[in-house]
Amino acid sequence: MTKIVQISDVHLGFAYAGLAYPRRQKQRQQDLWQTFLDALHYCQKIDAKLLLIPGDLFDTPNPDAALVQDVQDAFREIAPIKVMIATGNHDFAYAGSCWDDSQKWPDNVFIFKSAWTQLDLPELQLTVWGAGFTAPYAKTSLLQPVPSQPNHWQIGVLHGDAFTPDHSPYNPLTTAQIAASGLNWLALGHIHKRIQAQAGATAYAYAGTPEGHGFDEQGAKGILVLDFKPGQTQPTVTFQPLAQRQYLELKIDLSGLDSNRAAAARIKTTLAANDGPDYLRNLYKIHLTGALPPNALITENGLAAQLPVFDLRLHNETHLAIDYQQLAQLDTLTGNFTKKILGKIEHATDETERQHWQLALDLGLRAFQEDLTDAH
Ligand SMILES: [Mn+2]
Repeated sequence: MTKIVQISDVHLGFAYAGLAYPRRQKQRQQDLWQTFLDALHYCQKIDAKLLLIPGDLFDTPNPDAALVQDVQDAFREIAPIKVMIATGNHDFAYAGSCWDDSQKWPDNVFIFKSAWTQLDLPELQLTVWGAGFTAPYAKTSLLQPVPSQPNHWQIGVLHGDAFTPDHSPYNPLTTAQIAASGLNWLALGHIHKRIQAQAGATAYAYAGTPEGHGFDEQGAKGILVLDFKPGQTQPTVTFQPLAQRQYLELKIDLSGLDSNRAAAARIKTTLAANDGPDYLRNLYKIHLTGALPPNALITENGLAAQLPVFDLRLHNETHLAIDYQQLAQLDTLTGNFTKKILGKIEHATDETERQHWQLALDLGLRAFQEDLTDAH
């Protein structure tokens, strides 16, 4: 039984700009480094023989020299586990890059940084094949067919696009090419989502990024553990979650609630039910929906103050529980205003415009109401 770990698209050095709470930026950078170290420790814990890294280990082709040194030291510390890296479109190899032989990479690290080549590991009854990006783009496929050998696993490590190969400039890989590769397993990087598939006799997978970088990378993230058993041509694959925090997006209906306290309580209950007692550590994008009583006093700032989650974006999509059609019948300032805006809503050309006018209607009606009730 040979255990192999696959991790990709870590993007070490990623800045995590663009958080709703910018003061959390440093913590997210620490999270990313911690997840990388956790993956290395996990390899030791399960006695993995190889760590496959199919690209975008670094976020840029010229990472900070101190970061490169720390990564080299971290790999050295997990020897004799062999680390097999293929360079990606973000961290492509070039003369003088961090991947150069002169850059003190430890002996247990092997880097695929140009054309398709191989490293034989007869003691493990396997060969690892790979190629690397040497520029931000690789417009033709870097994958080459390999000879099949009985009782010997052929494993590929590659950064590339196996899902939109028709026009992709990122090492396009068609299903037919993968099927004809002769590989037992192809470890892929580039797509940050976990995907596993089969082409002919070749099984392949993207582990996805182990730690999300934004709201386009939601949910549980981690690494793949591949278990190659004697006599079997393909590994058993297990997903191991590792991310420190998750990006999550959801809708919460606040219908009938009229205060920040009540709304915050409903949100907390929902998040705890969905994501467990540890939900405060996550990053949330919450769409607030439903019909609020006309006298509701719910504000985004007030609500955020009562929801101490790690990062929070609130999208207010609520509306007031008012019979607009009835109101529009009245020949009053409020009635005429309502009638006019309802017309705009009816003729809106898209959902964004519709929401825009709905918000204008609710804000307007609230302003009229406050005018009436405020005694000056
Ligand atoms: Mn990537």
